[in-house]
Amino acid sequence: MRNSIAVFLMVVFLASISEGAWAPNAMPKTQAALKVPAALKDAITDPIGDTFGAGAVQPDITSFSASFTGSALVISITLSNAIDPTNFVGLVDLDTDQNPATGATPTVDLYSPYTSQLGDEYLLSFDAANAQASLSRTSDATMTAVPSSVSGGTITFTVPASDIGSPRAVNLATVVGTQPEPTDAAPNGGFITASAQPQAVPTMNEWGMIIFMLAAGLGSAYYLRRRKRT
Ligand SMILES: [Ca+2]
Ligand SMILES: [Ca+2]
Repeated sequence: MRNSIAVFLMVVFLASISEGAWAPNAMPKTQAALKVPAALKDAITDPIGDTFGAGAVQPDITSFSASFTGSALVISITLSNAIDPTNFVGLVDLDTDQNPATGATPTVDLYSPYTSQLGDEYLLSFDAANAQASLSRTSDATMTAVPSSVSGGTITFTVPASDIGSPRAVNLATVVGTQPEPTDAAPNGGFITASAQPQAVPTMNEWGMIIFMLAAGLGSAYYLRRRKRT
């Protein structure tokens, strides 16, 4: 029951975004189309000429990356040609608990010939004509606006880490295309992983060590004097 509600919400959500016109990819997900997951790599290059659309214009991904910078997850998608903001849309699947068994069906699996091995806790949907992308929490379809920017062939999204539950790491995949159809995905099977910087462990510098030793020495001298008196 919960699953059917989640699927229904997902369908309603997908119908509400600009890629709603996209038809699911009918190509069978053969073993040949699958590759070893690109896990634990936060940036990958994607082949030129591996598009799967039918139209005259087919945005072709050449690289896909995601990394934590300060308190934000910065996601970049680069195409082989300059982006036409009037006809470039797409989706980024975010698996923030790194568990394919939890979350919603990844859109890469729906709209590309590849299997991402993700379970979406969040879905980023964008239309390059807008300076903001939409981030949806798949459990309850809560929407958040996320800044995006286009420069040449690259579109970049800055997702506040707190908007995706401040995860330690996140697995991602993307599928992009034109308004009528999806044309390319990355990676070609599997996902990339962005890891948050580990919290810096405070270390004692030399002065700190000297002060600590002096304090410890004074403390023990005081203790010994008190013992002598009693
Ligand atoms: Ca490509
Ligand atoms: Ca998941």
